Amino acid sequence: MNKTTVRNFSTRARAGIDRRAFVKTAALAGAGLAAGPAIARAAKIPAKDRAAKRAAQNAAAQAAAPDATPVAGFDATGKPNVLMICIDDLRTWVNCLGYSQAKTPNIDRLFAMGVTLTRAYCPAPVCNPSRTALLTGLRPSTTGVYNNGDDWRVNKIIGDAPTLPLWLTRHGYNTFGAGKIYHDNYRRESDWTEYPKYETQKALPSPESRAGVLDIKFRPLIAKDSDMVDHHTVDYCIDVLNRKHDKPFLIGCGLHKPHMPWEVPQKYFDMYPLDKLELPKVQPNLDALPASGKRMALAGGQHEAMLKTGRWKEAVQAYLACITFLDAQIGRLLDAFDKCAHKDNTIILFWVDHGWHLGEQQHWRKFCLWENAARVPVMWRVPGMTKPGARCERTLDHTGIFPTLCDLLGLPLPPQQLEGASYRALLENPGAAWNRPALTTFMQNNHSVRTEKWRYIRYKDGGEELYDHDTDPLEWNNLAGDPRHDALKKDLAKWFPKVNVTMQSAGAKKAKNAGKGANAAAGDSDE
Ligand SMILES: [Ca+2]
Repeated sequence: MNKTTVRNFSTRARAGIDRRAFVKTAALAGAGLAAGPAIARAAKIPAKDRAAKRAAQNAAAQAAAPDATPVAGFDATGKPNVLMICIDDLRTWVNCLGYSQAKTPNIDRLFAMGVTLTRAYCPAPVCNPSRTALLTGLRPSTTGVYNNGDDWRVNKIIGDAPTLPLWLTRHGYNTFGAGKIYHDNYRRESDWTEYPKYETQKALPSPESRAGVLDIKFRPLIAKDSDMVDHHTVDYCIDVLNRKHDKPFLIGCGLHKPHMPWEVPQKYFDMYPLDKLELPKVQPNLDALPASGKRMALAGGQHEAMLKTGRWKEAVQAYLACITFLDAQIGRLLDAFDKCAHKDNTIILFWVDHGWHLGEQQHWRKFCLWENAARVPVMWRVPGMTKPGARCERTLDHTGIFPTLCDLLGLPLPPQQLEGASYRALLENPGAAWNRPALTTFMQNNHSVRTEKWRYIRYKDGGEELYDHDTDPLEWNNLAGDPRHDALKKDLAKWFPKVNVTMQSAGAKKAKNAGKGANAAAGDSDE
């Protein structure tokens, strides 16, 4: 917990528009610019100063942006606003996706407002590559951002490609970010009009001295909700929702739980008594997996340790406690949203960077290509377009988010070649035809393709898995060795990336060389 960071919102919450003006002025000053005509001065920015260059590009693009045109379905006051809720490590353990053990009344309330994507998948089962792919529209196999050690900001392939928030900043939006949106180590505040600074959170006391099993960290806290980082993040977003806005806005609300450490106030643990808790079903043996799949499953050794220590139920309890803590914060945000002046002209998008395993496939954490790590809750609410309570069962991954949002907002596509396609048509008609599978990549050249019926995994060494989700939703029966499926596999393999660029960071190389330890290596910088 000592390492956890928090933004200091307390003083900022009072500053309102004055602060916004200050931040903007400071950004311009930092770029060597005074307030005023930005384009003429942009040429004076030293080319080597990337942040300054970006600030100049933002100013130039804003000055050149055409007048906002309302998108059909919105009121005539201007372009729609966007509230983007970004969640960390939440598998589909929410009521509205069929998991009754979790208490998620507010997430359920939110999802009932729009279209729930029942088959949404992450581009990578790791924080940094998943978020990088979502926010740049470029897959890990294209950029080489495979792991948490790969700093996307200095990635040569990404270069100056604008991120999703930066693209909105350049097209007339005021953009407000808070919490974890990019991977924590690689924030880039200059993409946003306003992004409160971090400061270290003091440690909170705990009644439980045993802080987990191996790297699975969990314990209840003696704390109030208001002591928690996510509470402060929501406070900030509520403050922004309650402001008057002279431009359309994007709010990025990045919440950290249920990411580890699974430490939230005791009351959330008390909601899940251990004697009533149900454990996930675990694949009894891994004989059907290829060697590479088996290594991925067992990397880290957490499941064996859970069984040895007898603390598996406590760990599941702690994860559920964190989900319900998160749910309470979503509830606060929604309450404010319902009362705010922007409700009828604001899109809501809820996404999660990837899922989690709590023992299935004898595996813990993310860092694998099976359903529980790859599938995540996603919801869109687009006023005038989506129907409350609608559900879309098509296979979608996060590379579709950037083009979909451009489509909804009437923005041009960014200069980089986005690898996903807009699925606006599915938001309008969730039952419409869709012929693209979801693609998830873990490290270099290990891929999973998911259609509505099949999951096909192929590892770098040629190991394969094929599962029929109509009959085998737990993915226990690997059909890849059955020659009757050869044509199917060939067809699905067409979706695997043709390019798998080399890993670029020292952290990624460590994981690659470790072979058996991709899990542990990826976790080194898992903040
Ligand atoms: Ca994550």
